[in-house]
Amino acid sequence: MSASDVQSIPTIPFPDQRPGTSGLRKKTRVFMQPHYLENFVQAIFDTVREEPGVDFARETLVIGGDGRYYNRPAIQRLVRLAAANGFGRVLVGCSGLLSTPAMSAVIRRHGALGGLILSASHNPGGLDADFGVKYNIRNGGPAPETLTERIYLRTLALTHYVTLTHPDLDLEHCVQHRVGSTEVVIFDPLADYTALMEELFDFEAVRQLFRRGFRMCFDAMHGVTGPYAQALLEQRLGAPVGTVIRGTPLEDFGGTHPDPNLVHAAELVARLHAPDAPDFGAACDGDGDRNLILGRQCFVSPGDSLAIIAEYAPHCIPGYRAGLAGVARSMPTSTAVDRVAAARDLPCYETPTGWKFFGNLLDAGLCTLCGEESFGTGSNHLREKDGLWAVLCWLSLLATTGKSVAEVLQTHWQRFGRSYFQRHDYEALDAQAATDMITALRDKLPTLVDTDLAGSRVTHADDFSYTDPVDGSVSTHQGLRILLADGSRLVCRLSGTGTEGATLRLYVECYRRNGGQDAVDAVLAPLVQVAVRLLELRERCGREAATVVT
Ligand code: VG1
Ligand code: CO
Repeated sequence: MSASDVQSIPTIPFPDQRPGTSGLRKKTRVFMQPHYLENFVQAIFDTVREEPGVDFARETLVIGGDGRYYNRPAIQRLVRLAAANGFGRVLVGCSGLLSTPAMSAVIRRHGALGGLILSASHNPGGLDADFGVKYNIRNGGPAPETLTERIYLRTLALTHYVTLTHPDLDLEHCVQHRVGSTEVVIFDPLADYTALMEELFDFEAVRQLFRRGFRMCFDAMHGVTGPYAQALLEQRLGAPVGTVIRGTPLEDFGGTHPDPNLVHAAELVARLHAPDAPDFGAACDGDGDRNLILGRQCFVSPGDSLAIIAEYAPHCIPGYRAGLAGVARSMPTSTAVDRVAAARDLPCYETPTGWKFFGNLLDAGLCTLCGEESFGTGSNHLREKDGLWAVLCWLSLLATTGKSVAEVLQTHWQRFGRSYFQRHDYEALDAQAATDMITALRDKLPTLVDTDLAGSRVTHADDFSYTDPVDGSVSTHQGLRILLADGSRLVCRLSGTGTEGATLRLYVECYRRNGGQDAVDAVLAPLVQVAVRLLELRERCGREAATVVT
């Protein structure tokens, strides 16, 4: 490529390119404005290029997305941008597809510098819905906060980006191209990920489970996991064809919200409650990093799922036979896993919301498993949460124990007690009113300590702050929490992934020692009432009821 092929395009900064909990998420039309995508990604390149020892000409960049609207055109533009910025090699998932966990696997297995994931994850897709870009670093995980802050500062100072003239590439075939002096490889997005799963799990044990007539339904929600699930479950593990439903990635996810929870995966939930229900149900979100686990007539809360995987993994999954170094969960996630860790004498870490906080712990070998209440579970096999991995964990433990999902839950609750848990989301609140509401409660926290609340006593109330045990970085304002003497907890924070107004997340947890047979709503209602009152939710935001309860 001669230098003259590279064009330097003058631009002006967009003031709103600060990444949130997981990358930069905006309305699709915002991303489609001239220069918007290029500005953000040029800022990423400029920031990463400054790191010691980085020479783009010797580096590989991985690009892929969840298949949502604007995925392909965005990839074409980013390939030209990456080539003009001088990357030696760019790997692009065939058809523009790559799940978030597969991205993490590809970066790690190919020694790439990093990767760009085009996804707004569980947010809906389409011209009038959401789009997003996440940058993952060399360890395969999301860029840590220190890096995303530097990227944001760079977006504010940007005056130019570089690109070049080149026709759109054929993304539909696994071939190699040359764009400028960059080698662009269109690769099979399934290969590395499925190979990794085969290294971790005993596929033969799961095959025998299906051979014994075990029935499963997997809902890919028209996100990126469909092809992965078909390859793994139906082709490799012998589940009957048709086990995977909604398996074709669609630009608008079939008009639904690709969020695997009790509300948005209602069709799957109904199937698991039908008289002829399969033994096991599961779903993943748009970009494949979240998981929903269901049994016949039962739902496994994500906090319980993490605890149960921690309990069984060393016995049921070859990849964890050596035992666990420790476990980690985000602060709002239920404390169920803490009790498994205590019983096993394992360290248990509590991090802020967002997978980026697990990266250092995993890299340093301090923990093996991690999870979030938002249907995210994962391990040291990658640096992202991993939906299908969680499904394979459950299949493995069901195959080894011969128990049903309900029996596994019962046994767990009998041994450890049960953390009743719910998250109540109040979406599209007025942003200023929501911020003021959180500030007001924060100011009130010190006065709550030692007062009576929801039939117990407040032992601790603070605005959660986290000091990373590996690099010492401090993250403040990570959520308000009120801890009660009986083990109950109230947590609230504002979402960092929404694209419209503000979303309040209210998390309630109540611990009971007695076997876990009570009705979740009834157990948690008093805590929800207290939270709504403390927040003055009705008065300040005019809301009576949550938008989504999971
Ligand atoms: C939400 C979840 C958080 C998760 C994040 C990204 O963030 O609460 O646990 O890590 O989404 O998940 P927030 O700030 O909106 O609460 V994914 O699957 O959307 O990338
Ligand atoms: Co996701």
